[in-house]
Amino acid sequence: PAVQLADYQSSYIQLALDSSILKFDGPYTLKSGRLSPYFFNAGLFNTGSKVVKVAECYARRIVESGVQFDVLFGPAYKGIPLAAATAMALQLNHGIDVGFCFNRKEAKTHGEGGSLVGAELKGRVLILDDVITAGTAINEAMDIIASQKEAKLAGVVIALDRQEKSAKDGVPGETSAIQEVEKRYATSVFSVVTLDQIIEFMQREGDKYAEKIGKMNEYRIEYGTSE
Ligand code: OMP
Repeated sequence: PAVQLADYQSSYIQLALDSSILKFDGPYTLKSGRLSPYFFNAGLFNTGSKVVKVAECYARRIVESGVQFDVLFGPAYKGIPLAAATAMALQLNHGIDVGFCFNRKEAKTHGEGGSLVGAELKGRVLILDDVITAGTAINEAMDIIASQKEAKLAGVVIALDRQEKSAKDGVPGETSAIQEVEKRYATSVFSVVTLDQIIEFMQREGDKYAEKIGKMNEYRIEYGTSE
């Protein structure tokens, strides 16, 4: 089936390419040990104008998904500005006012103490994160929610689904990482864009990205899923 691209997704990918958030001068060693020809660095959404656009893409995706939730949770560190900015975009552009919460990497022993900052982590919690590859990093955020008696997972929203296989003891499994996460936590993962959509966007630019697309497709033979 043809890959669909909404306007907000196209402009998101365009911004990622223009700002070198999406880079191709690898190979990059990923968290999973995989050697990838491309890398998506969400830390480079680092100006006011960029964060405004990114936050609105998350907000759009959240509203579109119809997911019901009470509070946003942004895992440290990259999730912290994301949670604040998305809460702001939900309020400004969609009239949805929700709390946001994030964790410290080091628990504080003085002052208010604890490792959570912001709104109380209770009710239905929507996790905001950047990228899922093999599905390992997200477990940490899941553990934090599981440790809160009054919190219940509502879903996960990420910027990019790399559409890769899960990892089992360091080797690629047969199922998709996203499906594994969804099954393990009985939840839904929503992504602003998928790798299919990025490639579709690049293909629409004619020959400009032909070589890069070739490398991405080669990589997908080993680690990709059709999901
Ligand atoms: P997994 O734990 O394999 O799902 O990897 C996801 C994490 O890898 C993300 O939270 C990022 O920190 C990082 N990552 C990126 O930021 N961008 C990429 O394109 C790829 C990765 C990665 O290392 O797989």
